[in-house]
This record gives sequence, structure tokens and C-alpha cells, in this order.
Amino acid sequence: MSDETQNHEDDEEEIILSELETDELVEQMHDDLYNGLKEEIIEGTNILLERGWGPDKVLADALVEGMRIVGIDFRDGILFVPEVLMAANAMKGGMAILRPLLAETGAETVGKMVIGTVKGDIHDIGKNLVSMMMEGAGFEVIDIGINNPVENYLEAIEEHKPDILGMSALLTTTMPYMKVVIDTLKEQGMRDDYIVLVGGAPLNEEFGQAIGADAYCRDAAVAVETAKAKVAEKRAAR
Ligand code: B1M
Repeated sequence: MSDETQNHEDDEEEIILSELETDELVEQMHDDLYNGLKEEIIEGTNILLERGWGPDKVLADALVEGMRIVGIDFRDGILFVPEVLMAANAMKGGMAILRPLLAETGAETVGKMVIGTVKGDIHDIGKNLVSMMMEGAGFEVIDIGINNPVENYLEAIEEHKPDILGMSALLTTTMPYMKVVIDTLKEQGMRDDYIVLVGGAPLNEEFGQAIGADAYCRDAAVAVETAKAKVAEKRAAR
């Protein structure tokens, strides 16, 4: 090990989160999220709460802002799936502490999404990544898993009343099923009650439009940005 590496490691070991000024701590948490350090994120979240920060501020300034940076670097090809999964997992550590506190304050969540992979399709890695990034951005996510017939989507939106219905498909043979779900929503007069976002490797913009979705999302970072924008639009229109 070179001296430089040794010094760098020594530097890293010396950081004691509770001794940092609050603004330094928040910056350190952005770095820790980026590096997928769950224990540090849990510790940092608790310290900020002890210092009197409200859970909404911890969520927005420390966690969501950190994940926003992760999302940008993922979009730009600087970070890859394994790193993003680790960051999202670290974020979950902080979220687990904040979620009950946020519920107590009755603060309006960023939004709620039901998401699932369509009938006939068992691919879920991309969907899980989208779920985690959405949670990282402060959304409440109800993940109904894989191989979902239209009835499962209807049941979930009836029960959870989300802002967004998200669908994932990885096969050219299963992607047309998204249209079945959207058409059923139309038939039941519910289409306009939900923002419908679709994604998956074989899809594209034109397909999203052709089946009547509100947007096609190329990746998890785009899903987060699109979801935020569409929910804000919908709330402003209300
Ligand atoms: Co499958 N498979 N697979 N497979 N598999 C593909 C999709 C395939 C392209 C491989 C190939 O042939 N090159 C091919 C599809 C060909 C086609 O349809 N034209 C294929 C096939 C054929 C099959 C089987 C039929 C193979 C067989 O049994 N003969 C079979 C089908 C099973 C079924 O579903 N009924 C099958 C099975 C499997 C495994 C079980 C082995 C495994 C899945 C494990 C799992 O998911 N738990 C698997 C895998 C891993 C793949 C590949 C290699 C990787 C998929 C993946 O996880 N990508 C895949 C090849 C490929 O895509 N390169 C392949 C990483 C992931 C992060 O990306 O899922 O694209 P992705 O998600 C992205 C975006 O698309 C977007 O955001 C995500 C994150 O950035 N996104 C959304 C996705 N969903 C979204 C939803 C949203 C928004 C954005 O909602 C709002």
C-alpha cells in the first residue's frame, strides 16, 4: 500500500460525524450516500434529528439531495447499477428512521407510486432499481412484484390511491400488455386519475405514446425526474 493510499484511509477513519458542523455533516452524508455507506447514513440522520432538524428537512437536504447527485451520475454513465443499488440501500437506512416521523407530521409526501412488472414477465432488476430511486427521492412506493395481470394493478390502485401507476416490461412479447392495463383504466373511467409511467429496455418514446402512457422513462433517474414533474403539474392543476 502506498503512503498516499494509507494517508487517504487514515483521513477517512478520522471523520467522526457527531463532531462535524451541521453543514459539513450534510455534505459528508451526500458523500456517504454516493458511496453507499448505510451505517453512516443512519448515524447522520439521527444526529441531524438530535440537532433539531425536522424529518422533512433531513429528507430533503441530506438524503434526497444526495440521491439527486447519484441520479445525475447514473444518468451520465459515471455510476453503474451496483453502485446505485448500494446508494439506494443506504438511503433506505435513513428513510426507515424518517418514515414514521414524517407520517406523524402529516407532511404531504412527494408522491405515491404503485409499480409492477406486467403479466408474463418476471424481470424485476430494473423495476427494483426504479422503486429504490423513487423511494430515494421521497416517493412512497408500493411494489406489486412481477407477472401482474390487470386485476393486480386495479386492486393495488384501488387500495393505495397512488399518484402514479408504473409498469415495467423487458420482453417484446410482454410490453403490449401495458396497453391492456391502460385500456382497462380507460374503460373503467379511471385513466385520468393516475399518471401512467412505463419503462423497460425494449420500449421507447413512440411506444409509450402509442399505448397512451403519460411518459416513457428510459431509466430510473429519468423515472424520478418525470415522476416529480408530472406530480407537480397535477398538483398545480388541482
Ligand atoms: Co431475460 N431477456 N429472459 N432474464 N434478460 C432479456 C430482457 C433479453 C433482452 C436478453 C437477450 O436475449 N439479449 C431477452 C428479451 C428479448 C426480447 O424480448 N426481444 C430476454 C429473454 C428472451 C428472456 C427469457 C425469455 C429467456 C428464456 O427463458 N428463454 C426469459 C423470460 C422469462 C420471463 O420473463 N417470462 C428470461 C429470463 C431472465 C432471467 C430470469 C434469467 C433474468 C431476470 C432476473 C430478474 O430480473 N430477477 C434475465 C435477465 C437478467 C436479463 C437481462 C440479461 C438483463 C435485464 C436487467 O436486469 N437489466 C436482459 C438483457 C438486457 O436487457 N441487456 C434480458 C438491468 C436493468 C437495470 O435494466 O431492466 O432495462 P432494465 O431497467 C432499466 C430501464 O429499462 C428502466 O429503468 C431501469 C433502471 O435504469 N425501467 C423502468 C425498467 N422498468 C421500468 C419501469 C418504469 C420506469 C423505468 O416505470 C415507471
